[in-house]
Amino acid sequence: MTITITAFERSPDRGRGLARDMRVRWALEEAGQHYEVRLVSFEALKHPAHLALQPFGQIPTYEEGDLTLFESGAIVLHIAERFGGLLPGDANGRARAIAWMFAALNTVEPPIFDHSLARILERDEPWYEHRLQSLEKSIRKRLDNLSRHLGDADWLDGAFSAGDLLMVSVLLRLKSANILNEYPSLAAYVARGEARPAYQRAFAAQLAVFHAASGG
Ligand code: GTB
Repeated sequence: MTITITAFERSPDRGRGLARDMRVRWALEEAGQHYEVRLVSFEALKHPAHLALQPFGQIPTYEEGDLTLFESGAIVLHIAERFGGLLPGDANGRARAIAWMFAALNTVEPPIFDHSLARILERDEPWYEHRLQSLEKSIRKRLDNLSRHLGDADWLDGAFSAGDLLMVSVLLRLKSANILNEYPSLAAYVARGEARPAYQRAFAAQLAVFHAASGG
């Protein structure tokens, strides 16, 4: 069965792997699944054909036979359940891994995403510095707790899971802001995620899109 996902035709991150198709690509690589990618322009995101797949006019989407999904977290969960390998076999471990998926997207990602958006879109606002400091305070609060939980473990709860895949994906966005360096154990955790062969393959695939779009 062919799996098709959508990604930006021209990602504003210039191939840094920060758009949310990256976590879906990574999950598919971890699961050993071949996938096709349909590249979508910003304009086409708002066309009825794409809105039928993603009601908010965003990437990524996921098509597999008669199943169409949106929301990167839901897609990663589906991949984990459908193909195995990204969730523990025991029911309690599985529930905890799913809790970490929610924690990544619901507790850790919001201030990190708002921070990166502010750095791009709000630089000229008179309240920019104040907003940045307030978001950084929220981020550090989350990272303090996360690094305490992680301790010197490799992954959040036993073996690498979809919870780690999403958490690393979320934390990666902090690299350019230099906040991650304040937390050596989290920086090492992210580096462990990035070192996984499945991550490397996914990263190379999205980078190839950037190179193709810029003609080189
Ligand atoms: N909750 C949804 C999910 O997880 O799937 C959110 C999806 C989403 O935000 N998609 C963004 C999108 O399609 C791309 S990933 N935006 C277009 C629009 O809303 O019109 C967010 C993103 C965009 C750009 C960068 N970047 O340049 O670094 C990083 C991440």
